[in-house]
Amino acid sequence: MTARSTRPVELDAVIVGAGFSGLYMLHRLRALGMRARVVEAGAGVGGTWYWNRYPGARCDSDSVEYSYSFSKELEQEWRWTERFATQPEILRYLEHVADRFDLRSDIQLATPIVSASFDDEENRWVLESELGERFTATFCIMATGCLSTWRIPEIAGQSTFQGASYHTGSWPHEGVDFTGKRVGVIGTGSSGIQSIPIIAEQAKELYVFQRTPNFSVPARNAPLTEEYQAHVRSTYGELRAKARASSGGLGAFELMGAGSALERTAAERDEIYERAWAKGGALFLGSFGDLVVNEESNKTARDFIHRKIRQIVRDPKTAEALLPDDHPLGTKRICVDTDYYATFNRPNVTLVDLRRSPISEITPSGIKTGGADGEEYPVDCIVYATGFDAMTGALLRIDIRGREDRALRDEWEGGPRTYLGLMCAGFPNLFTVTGPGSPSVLSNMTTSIEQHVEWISDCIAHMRAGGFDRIEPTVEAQDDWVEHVNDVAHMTLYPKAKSWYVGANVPGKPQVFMPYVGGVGAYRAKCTEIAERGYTGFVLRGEERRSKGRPRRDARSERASRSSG
Ligand code: NA7
Repeated sequence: MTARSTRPVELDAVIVGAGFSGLYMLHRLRALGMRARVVEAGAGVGGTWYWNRYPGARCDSDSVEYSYSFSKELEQEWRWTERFATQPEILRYLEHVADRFDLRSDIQLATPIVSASFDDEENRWVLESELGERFTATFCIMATGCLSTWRIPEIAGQSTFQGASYHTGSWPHEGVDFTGKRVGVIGTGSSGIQSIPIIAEQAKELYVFQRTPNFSVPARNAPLTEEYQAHVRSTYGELRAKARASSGGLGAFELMGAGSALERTAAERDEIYERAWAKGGALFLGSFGDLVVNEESNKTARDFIHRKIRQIVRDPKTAEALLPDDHPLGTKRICVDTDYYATFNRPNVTLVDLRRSPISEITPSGIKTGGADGEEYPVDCIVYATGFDAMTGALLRIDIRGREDRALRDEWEGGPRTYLGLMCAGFPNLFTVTGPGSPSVLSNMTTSIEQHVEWISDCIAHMRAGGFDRIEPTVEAQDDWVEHVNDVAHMTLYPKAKSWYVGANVPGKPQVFMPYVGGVGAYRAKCTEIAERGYTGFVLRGEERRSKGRPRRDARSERASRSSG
């Protein structure tokens, strides 16, 4: 099949995206005997880990947990080398998975999908790629990722810049050597905080343009010892079972201090924070049980981190500018770093506090700030570490049309509406893996991805066994779920931050808290219960059509009709 061919590729299921979600989805649907294909925009598999190649890119969940659990053999064979795996190592893992499970023959790379519309009469999704190639399938699964639509903010004069510009989420494959260069990094989220210490080691001058300070805790990354790895391998089953039942999808997670931070004396609290800080990683947020629900407790953790920043950063003015103070700890994704704050002690690194003087324009040779402290910073390269149109961006950039030609862009004008983050009313047989309304980005993604992929494939298997050809949530079930997601979010401090969780980083995006904060274990139980009760809240169709004489086209009969035609 060549691009621009007018004859559509006929499938049972089409999966958009070849990251962690898409690869496993393909594996599961093949096991059902379905003809499935993954279409992927990139020139390789890996999704997030294919694109985010910036210096220092790593996962901030422990590598032994940020991995698939579906294959015991894979789990036993693979060796992670560090506590937090680097991007190249995770990409190698995903490439290995694609080879080991022989997935590549059903993955079509370099195929960005631009539209997906539901043909009601035929009960099929029709997807079209940028090159005009078409795919039709009974089921369409969007495995498009939560952080895959990178964005560069519009800044006056941007196009006049004579140097090189990069975005962390779309980094050149050949890498970038900043040796001897004057570099400006805009953005101090996780990508900025991971890359800044490494760029600082290479660059002649580094200017860090910070609009909002973020909380960051030390990673304490280290090589994994053989002894630790052997222990994990021998207890993997237990670790995964705990992860599935946990709140954040991590089996090793333990609260350092049970109960409220306010129940302890200041000395006891600090002792626990010190231990969490020494242990490293985002689980600092688990120092106490109430940090994301009780503002006063949260302030004790904030004050501890403020003290740490003041201790590490020698210049008091720079230290003050780095103190996060506009949101409770954890309500924007907590960053995990290696030497981030200490980097500001280097003579070649300058923090530019954009709250004092915002960027006014980009000139041919630098970045200019306005206001009383405004000046022009001469740079050879600009690194935009400015984030993503998170959670909905990758879905909405595809023109998705359901029944009666309704556009998902219109349906979600006021914010995403889903049932369980898995499906949307009006869009039959369209599934989203880790969609808005599911735990997704608030959890260890691999745990949540596996749960969704397994739920979707079990649902499709149930439909095929029962002769159903269509599933769609009811508007009532969706409305109730959206309300529940919202209610639970408002029981926490999360909505208090202007974060990408609420879409605050994208001008004009509706401000709605998108992920489900109710926890991975509780969410899984809910999804399982719904399936066991015969998919409550969903309407399944099929029997009726068959009894009216329209034959059911299952995978086998579709394959037979294709090969004969
Ligand atoms: P983030 O966390 O969204 O961070 C983006 C950063 O870019 C953040 O500091 C923003 O400041 C800054 N930004 C965005 N637009 C501008 C403009 N116009 N001027 C100055 N600064 C700007 O993205 P990341 O890629 O770092 O991380 C995303 C997730 O990936 C992360 O949470 C991990 O889960 C992995 P702001 O805070 O909006 O003031």
